[in-house]
Amino acid sequence: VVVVVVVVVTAVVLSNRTDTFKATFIQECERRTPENTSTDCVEVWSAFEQAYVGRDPCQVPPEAYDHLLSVAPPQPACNRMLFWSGTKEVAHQVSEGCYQTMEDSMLGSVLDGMTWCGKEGSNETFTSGCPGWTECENNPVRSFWSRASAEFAAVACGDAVVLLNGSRDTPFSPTSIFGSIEVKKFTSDRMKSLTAVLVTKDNVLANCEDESLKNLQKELKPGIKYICKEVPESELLTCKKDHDQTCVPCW
Ligand code: N1C
Repeated sequence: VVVVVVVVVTAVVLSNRTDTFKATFIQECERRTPENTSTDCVEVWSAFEQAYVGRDPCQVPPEAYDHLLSVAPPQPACNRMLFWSGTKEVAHQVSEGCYQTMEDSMLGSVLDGMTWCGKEGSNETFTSGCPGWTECENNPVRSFWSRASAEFAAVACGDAVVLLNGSRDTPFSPTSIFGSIEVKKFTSDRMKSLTAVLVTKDNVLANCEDESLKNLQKELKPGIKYICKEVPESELLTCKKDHDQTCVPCW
């Protein structure tokens, strides 16, 4: 009897794990998808799950999400694309209602803050006990952001912005997703300029002369104009508050 109870309880817990995550995913997908589009959220879910289910969670490369990105590609918003590295919170505070970050795309908003993985020999989705960001490179979460960010950057157009952290030694980190993937995907036929905004808190550790920013400039294709601005975080937030309706740039 005990064995049966344990088995049943385990089965219920396990299937709930997949069900809750799946239900949230589909619900969010539907909430974010305009009615008149052809996006089928059940199809998006199966394209998503197919990337990692039944696989060793350290052997999910970015390409595993190729199909997902073709089913649900990010839509570019020219002159309103905002990238960030080490500035996630302030980036979303200032972008709200005006700029488009990766998390404003359907997939980005559905998966932001989530953890997921599969297991060999199982058709479940697990939301705990998954490898951490640096535990192994090809983990489902990291590979998703790598692949989706590549796509998001590849469609960037017009004048784009990146918020970098000027309270760090190396605001442009070559190992970050922005430095290792997004910058390399910008194309000069689509993108006119990139404004790097160095956001500083109380401790200013880097300015526009910083060595790491020279590397950022070097990475940009010749046709893309580079602009750098230093702006204290408090100024960004006040400006945003004062111009909330008009979306005038705060840099
Ligand atoms: O490695 P990063 O920053 O340079 O990545 C940020 C960069 C942004 O421009 C986004 O377009 O890459 C994209 N991106 C996300 O949209 C995203 N949402 C949530 C990258 N990572 C994202 N996350 C989580 O933030 C991710 O799980 C990882 O842990 C961080 C990366 O943050 P970072 O080092 O500040």
